[in-house]
Amino acid sequence: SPRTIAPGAVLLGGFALPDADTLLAALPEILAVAPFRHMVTPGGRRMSVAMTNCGALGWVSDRAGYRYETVDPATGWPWPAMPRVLGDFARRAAQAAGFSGFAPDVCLINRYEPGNRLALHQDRDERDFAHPIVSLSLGASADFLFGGPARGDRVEKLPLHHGDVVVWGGVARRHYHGVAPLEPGQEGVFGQVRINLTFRRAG
Ligand code: MD5
Ligand code: FE
Repeated sequence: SPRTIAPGAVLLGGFALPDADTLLAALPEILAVAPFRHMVTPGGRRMSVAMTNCGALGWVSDRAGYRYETVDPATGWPWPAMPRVLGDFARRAAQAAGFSGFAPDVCLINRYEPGNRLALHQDRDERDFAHPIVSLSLGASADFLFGGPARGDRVEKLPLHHGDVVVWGGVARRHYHGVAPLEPGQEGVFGQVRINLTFRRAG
């Protein structure tokens, strides 16, 4: 059942469990065209989390900055299309959280291995922050960290498990957030790996 964890942020615990196998089955064809890679921050640091995208646009980072691109810089090919099962799932999740008509044009796929983390940041490369972000967690569990509108605001820990969905809308859409280092030794549906699918409307 939907649980509001902060203004604008809705946790749908286990929402994806009935669809997890179908959603995961859509990944190999994406990864065959757009493999996971470690992007580099504008400051020159290699990100520990491996990333790729599907959809009309994909999020990229390199020495030139953060942005969305229609073409995968690693291959020169367009990002693979977003499989219908993924887009439909994101729309249903947003609807369940009270956001009707969500039509994502990006699915950013994040792969966490033990020790990998995502530093505190805001998602602000999208054109219109009125659209929510739908985040789907699969595999190993992680402690999600969510803060407030300022970097120095206190951060809360939210454990996210296989099948959990969080819909970030309203004021939460602009809040600082990150992921704590992935704990080793987990035995998830794919071992120690966590996969996060983040659906956005960026263009
Ligand atoms: C993750 N990924 O678990 C998270 C899920 C990213 C990222 O943060 O940028 O790839 S998305 C969580 C999110 C999105 C937008 C706003 C907020 C959280 N928030 O205000 O807390 O790999
Ligand atoms: Fe983010």
